[in-house]
Amino acid sequence: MSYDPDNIFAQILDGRLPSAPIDQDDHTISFADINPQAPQHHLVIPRGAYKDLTDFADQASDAELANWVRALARVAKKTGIASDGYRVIVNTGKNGGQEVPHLHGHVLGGAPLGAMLSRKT
Ligand code: DGP
Repeated sequence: MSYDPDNIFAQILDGRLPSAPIDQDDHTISFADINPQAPQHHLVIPRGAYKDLTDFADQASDAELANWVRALARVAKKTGIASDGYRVIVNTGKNGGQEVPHLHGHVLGGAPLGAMLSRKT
């Protein structure tokens, strides 16, 4: 499946949809999740058109890769959740439960987050 240039995050990146960035640099932009699953829930996305983590790992430059990883940790620090700990989630593809087909890291914290997964058999 190729990249969908009309996905929600592509529209945020090119200004078709509004956003309130909490952090940005040459290669990333970060903003609060519209449907928070924790007291603090932020999304960190690359500016480049990457549909998921596999695509990003295969295609992105070293600078893009480094900036995205650094942005995940920076957002945790900026939002005050780094000191007590936080969780980064990257849902990828159908089985990973990815809804928006533009790579995004979820940064969650602000309270104990419980088990990583609830087992479904
Ligand atoms: P995922 O299931 O990993 O693809 O997560 C997609 C997340 O994106 C989900 O937690 C809700 C969030 N989201 C969807 N649409 C918007 C939007 O228009 N603005 C913001 N800030 N977040 C959105």
